[in-house]
Amino acid sequence: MIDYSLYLVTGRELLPQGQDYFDSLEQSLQGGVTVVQIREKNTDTREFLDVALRSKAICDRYNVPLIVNDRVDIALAVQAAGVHVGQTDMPVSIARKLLPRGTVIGVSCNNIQELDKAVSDGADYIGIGAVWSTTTKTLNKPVVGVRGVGELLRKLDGTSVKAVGIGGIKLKNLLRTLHGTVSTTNRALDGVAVVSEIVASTRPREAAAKLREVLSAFRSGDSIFKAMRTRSEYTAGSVIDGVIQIMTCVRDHNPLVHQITNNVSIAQSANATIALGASPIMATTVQEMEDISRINGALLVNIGTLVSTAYEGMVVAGSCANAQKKPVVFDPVGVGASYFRQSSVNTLLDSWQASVIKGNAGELAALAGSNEVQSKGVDTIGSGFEDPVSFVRNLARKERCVIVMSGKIDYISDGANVAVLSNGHQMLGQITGSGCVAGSCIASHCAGAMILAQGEDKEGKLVIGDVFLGAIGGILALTISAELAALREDVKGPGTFFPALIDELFTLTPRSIQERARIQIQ
Ligand code: 3NM
Ligand code: MG
Repeated sequence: MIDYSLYLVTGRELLPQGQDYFDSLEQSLQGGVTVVQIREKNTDTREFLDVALRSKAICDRYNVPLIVNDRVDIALAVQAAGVHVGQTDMPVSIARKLLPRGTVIGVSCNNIQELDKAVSDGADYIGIGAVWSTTTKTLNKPVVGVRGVGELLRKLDGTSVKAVGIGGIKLKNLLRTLHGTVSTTNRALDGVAVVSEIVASTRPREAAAKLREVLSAFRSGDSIFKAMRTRSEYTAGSVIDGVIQIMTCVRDHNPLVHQITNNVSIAQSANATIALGASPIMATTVQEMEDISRINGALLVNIGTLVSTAYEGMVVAGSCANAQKKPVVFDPVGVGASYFRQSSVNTLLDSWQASVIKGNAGELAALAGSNEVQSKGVDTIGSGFEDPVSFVRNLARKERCVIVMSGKIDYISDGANVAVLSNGHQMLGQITGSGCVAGSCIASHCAGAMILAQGEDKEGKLVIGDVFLGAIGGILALTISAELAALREDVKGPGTFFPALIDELFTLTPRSIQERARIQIQ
């Protein structure tokens, strides 16, 4: 049995100047590479054979299996553990006939058709790529993207075929890659294949060891809810207790909440954030994203009025927040309204892992590729999904994050539990930006949740803090404050409602949450 977890593919042309190939290989084995593929693209047979033989001798000393790319004859000559073939190489059936029994055959797959064929041809493992874009190999097929890998993996359910991801996998995106590629059926990658991250390093031993650390910290059996929160069971009562704890923590610690939002609701969002006790920073410039990610408590990305400078900031800010394990709240405003928004949302979600995605039924339908609910601009048409509980649960599993579907009733899921919240007031629909403000409230509470969880084990986790509770807390804070604002005598319409709402957010007490929260856990 081959351990596919850290799969090194060689690339002699990428070695740093002065670095000896065999020395680099040996160091990477010492660092913890579990399987090696010899990949030579422009090498004469004699030299290929020579490299493969010497590599095999080194791998043997570390008890690590060796796989040969493309060349069945070389694999035979060096008694390799396997061969790896691409779509235009030797067919699996013929390679199988030529090779001794027990030789492993791997196939590169880019899409469902190629995967189905590889499985029916009897491949032992598949390499899914490219997961990210890469310059190591000229790609002639579309990048699969982290979110696309899960859909391929799902097709392996019920088979014993193993799978590794390949293409652009780096230490900095490894945890995100592992987390984001898990299928809705909880099938994870068996390993990751890398070239440049190890081969181009001047310290291949350390490079491999660091990758190994992340690989072993990530528990591949982790479902999204286990990876994103600490508690396993919730009741309405325990959720309210948790929310109050978070709310108090926000007021006590005033976390910085970084928000890249639209120019319609910047002031409203910033005011709501301050009213909750958090501290907004509305920075959009790429150059400062990394610095801010170190000090912020959470990031909110809202695409309401998507302009190119803010968009570049969004791409970078999300990756920096992931690297710092900070919650990322994503509001794909009006995603169904234009092709531009749709493709921007896809790029953003492929660049980083959102912790919470919030939208109305129309937006989430567009995101999920469902035509059950339509939208007009940023608004939902009609009454929503027939089975909203299943919809949010499934989308949470697919996107590997908490989903908040806002509406008259709000549905929030972590992929297992669904919280059904029925607080709110129709006046919220009569002011602009209330959805955006909801995003700010969620981000503020996620920041509080992160601070509360600071002492906890963060190894293998992509985000610190219970973002499920953070999302529920944000929605409850806004909807209960709206109810209280609407009750006030001085509120006569939308114009007086908004300032009253800010006041109610500012004075919101745990007691109001306890008394007014209408929550059901399913
Ligand atoms: N195969 P790096 S991508 C060899 O998509 C190879 O099938 C790919 O190199 C595929 O880790 C790739 O340096 C190169 O990005 C991967
Ligand atoms: Mg090939």
